Amino acid sequence: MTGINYSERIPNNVNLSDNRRLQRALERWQPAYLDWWREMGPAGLQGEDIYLRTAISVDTKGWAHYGFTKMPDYRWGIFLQPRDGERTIGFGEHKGKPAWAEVPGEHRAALRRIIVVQGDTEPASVEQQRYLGQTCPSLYDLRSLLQVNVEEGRHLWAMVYLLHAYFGRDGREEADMLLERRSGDEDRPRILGAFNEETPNWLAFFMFTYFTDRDGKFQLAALSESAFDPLARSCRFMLKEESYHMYVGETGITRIVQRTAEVMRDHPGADPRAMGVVDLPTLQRYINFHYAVTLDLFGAEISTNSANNYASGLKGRYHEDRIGDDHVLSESTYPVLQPRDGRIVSVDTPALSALNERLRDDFIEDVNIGIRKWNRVLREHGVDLELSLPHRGFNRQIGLFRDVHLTPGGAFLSDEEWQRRHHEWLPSVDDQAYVHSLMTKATIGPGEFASWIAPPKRGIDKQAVEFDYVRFSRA
Ligand code: BYC
Repeated sequence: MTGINYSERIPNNVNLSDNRRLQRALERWQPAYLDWWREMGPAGLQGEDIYLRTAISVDTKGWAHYGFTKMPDYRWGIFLQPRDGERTIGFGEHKGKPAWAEVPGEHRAALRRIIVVQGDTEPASVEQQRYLGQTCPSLYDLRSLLQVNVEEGRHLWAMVYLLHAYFGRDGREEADMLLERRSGDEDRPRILGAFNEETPNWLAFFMFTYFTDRDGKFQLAALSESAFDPLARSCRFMLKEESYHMYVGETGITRIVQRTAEVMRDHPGADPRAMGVVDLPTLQRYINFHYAVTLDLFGAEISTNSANNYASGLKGRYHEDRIGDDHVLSESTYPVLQPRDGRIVSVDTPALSALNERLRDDFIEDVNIGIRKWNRVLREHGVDLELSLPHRGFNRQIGLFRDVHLTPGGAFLSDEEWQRRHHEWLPSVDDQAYVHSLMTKATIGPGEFASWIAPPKRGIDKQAVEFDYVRFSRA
């Protein structure tokens, strides 16, 4: 295909039209991206008009522009946060030197790896959520799902731009491979564990956007400190979009908890499942599962990769500039919880090696805010039960807790006890079947909501909750 002006076709603030080679390389990648989107993006909804927010520029006016769009026409663009004077490196061995506009040869492989891992998560999540539109609880929620999906697509563009612009031929090959791996595929899986799990229903979707998108928040925040300035500026802009994804998760779970609490208040003693809502033990098991899978995404507690990435300036800490230490960390220690002889002990560990754990701690603090909110909803409805986070060592596949079994309360279990009891704490086949039975069809009537979720407090972009956020061409 010739004649497409990608500087217009791909909205960007990176002067794409000044760099013909890069423009041509992205020109070759774009049709493959659209093929992938049609094959793996939201099923059966490509021809509908969706009330989407599109980023058409990075300033406050342009980054949240609303209108009806068919998803394949969404203007996936390349946006970097504008330069804020001359940035200097905030941590590690190069602290105080100017940030890099190009990739230093010695850090090329490590940086490419980080960008590929980040990029791989974005299409993976779209693949995981592909069929959810068919069982949406309302038009409002359907729009939220599709908004999240197109933005994950844009985040893939953000990483692909970096690969094409700064990593030459191997960057282009990696960009192609980002469209070839598939979530859950035995032969070509996505790179990180959580992105090969299924998102089979809307409860899992809200859990995913609450917990797993929040890993995105913390990883992007750490990368937005990077000495490699184009990566830092890409991630800063991505963080704006990521916050909406977490909002979808947090409010989605809040609305489910609210609906359940209303039913428990109005029908004391009745079985919530008989009343068509998600019972609290099932909600708790979903929390347990998604929390543990997401904790794994932070990597091993003690990691030389993370130490090297920090020392060389590739990946910082959450809010690096708000931390009052030397930002080099060669002398300091950080407490890391670890299992030892049937007990859990705190071990002071060289801080550089413990950076994954530190980021995980920041995440845990943030996640607790939602738990407190959901418990407040329960209390307000007079429900005398609480949701909670399981122990950080519960059901882990990565890191120091991988080889032990703990209850959500943190008690050690033998292999045999774990086999016998883990269904008490993780979604069982019966739970999945029940949740599935609630979500067998799409609820798309104007202002209609499925039985298991309360309507949101407000609509999107000052529209009413009942607004037709999705207009079906066959309606
Ligand atoms: N599954 O020393 P370690 C998002 C690998 S989410 C499978 O601990 P490191 C989003 C690891 O890759 C944010 N493998 O590693 C959310 C390493 O392999 P190599 C995504 C795992 O590097 C929702 C080996 O084990 N962004 O944006 O310290 C929707 C040794 O481990 C896992 C990033 O993650 C796992 N869970 O830490 C859409 C940022 N954990 O390299 C989007 C970029 C570890 O030896 N990534 N391994 O072959 C990183 O910074 C790091 O790669 C990690 C791992 C934090 C993931």
